Amino acid sequence: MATAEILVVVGDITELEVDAIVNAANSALRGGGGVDGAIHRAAGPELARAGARLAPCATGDAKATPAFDLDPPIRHVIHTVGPVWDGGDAGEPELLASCYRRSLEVADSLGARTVAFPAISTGIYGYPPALAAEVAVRTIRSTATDVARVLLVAFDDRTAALLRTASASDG
Ligand code: AR6
Repeated sequence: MATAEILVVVGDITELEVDAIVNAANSALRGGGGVDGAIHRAAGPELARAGARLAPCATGDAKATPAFDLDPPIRHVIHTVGPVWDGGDAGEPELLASCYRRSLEVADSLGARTVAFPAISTGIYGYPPALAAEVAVRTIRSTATDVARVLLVAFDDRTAALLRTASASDG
C-alpha cells in the first residue's frame, strides 16, 4: 500500500468522475441538509433505505452503500459522521481524522481507486474550515491505502483556498 495523491477541486461532489464519494452524514444515515441532502437527492430514495439498514453510524466511523441513481463512474457512497465542533477540546480533531482514515479503509474494502471527500464537519457541524483542512490533508497523507487519488472537494472558494494552503504544506 502507498498513500493517495491529493487534488483540490471546486464543485458539486455528486458530479465528479470518481469510484466513490464520501458523504458528511449524521448517525441515522437517512439524509439531511448540506452535502448529505445533495447526495440523497442525486442518488434517489433507495439511498435513505440502504442507509437506515446500516444505521447507526458512530461519529468517526464510516459505512458504505451503493450509489443508486448517481451517475457512473460513481458506484459507492461512503457515509461518515463528523464531529460537531464544541470548542476543539472534546476530541474533535481525532474524530475528524478518524472519518478520513475509516473512509479510506472502507474505500479499500470496496476496491475504489478514486475517492472524493467533502469538507466534513465544516458546514452545519461548525468545525473551523482551516483547522479541518489541516486534519484532512495530514490524515490522508499518513494513511496507507490502495486508493490512488483523493479529491478534496470545496463547495466555495474560501474552502478551496484553505484546502490548497493545507495541501501545499509539507507538515
Ligand atoms: N458538494 C460538495 N460540497 C458540498 C455540497 C456539494 N453538493 N453541498 C455542501 N457542501 P455540511 P457537516 C459543503 O453542512 O458540517 C447534514 O444535515 C459545505 O459547503 O454538508 O458535516 C447531515 O445530515 C461544507 O463545506 O456537513 C448532518 O446532520 C461541507 O460540504 C450534518 O449536515 C460540509 O457541510 C453534517 O454537517
